[in-house]
Amino acid sequence: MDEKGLVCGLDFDTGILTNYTDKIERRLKDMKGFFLDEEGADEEVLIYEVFAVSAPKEEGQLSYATTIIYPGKIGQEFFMTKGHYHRKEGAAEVYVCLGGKGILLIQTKDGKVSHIEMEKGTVGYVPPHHAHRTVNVGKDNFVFLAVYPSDAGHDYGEIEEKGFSKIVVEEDSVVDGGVKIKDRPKD
Ligand code: S6P
Ligand code: ZN
Repeated sequence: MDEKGLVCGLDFDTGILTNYTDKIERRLKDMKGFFLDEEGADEEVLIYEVFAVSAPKEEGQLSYATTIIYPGKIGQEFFMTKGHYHRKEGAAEVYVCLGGKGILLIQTKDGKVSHIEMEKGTVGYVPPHHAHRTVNVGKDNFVFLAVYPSDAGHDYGEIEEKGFSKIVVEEDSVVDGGVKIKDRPKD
């Protein structure tokens, strides 16, 4: 980011934003309970990274971030983000896929899930009041840019407790690349 916060570079190959202001690394150990079957998985494995250019958390300001989700699975579930509602529930968001193959899950407050298949050039819209999670269902890094109100915030609590109503898994029996979106089993 330049000194006035007006310009930043984006490496389209890696997804890294030059001069990012915040970086998050999420390993399995940072996501306890988000995957259904962690048994035997390496808790140090790097699931995803986020590079954010954060403007002041004021009404009217926009921030943006790239997320790089690495390929892999924990149990049958593909590597994915934690997923969240925005703390400011009326805040929407735009996702632009820069590379790889992913699924954007979008869930209403009462648990109805829609999904968008993301590949390079797909633009997805997350409406206000919806939880959102991204999943890498490909063999390469899944990379996307998100643009959101700076004061949107993250509310992970409900997802941490209940998950999404749908999970994204690999099943050998499925013809189309083995990717299946199915109901989350009841505890
Ligand atoms: C922020 C936006 C993304 C995510 C990022 C990681 O509103 O939706 O930048 O923060 O993809 O996901 P999560 O669920 O761990 O914050
Ligand atoms: Zn968000």
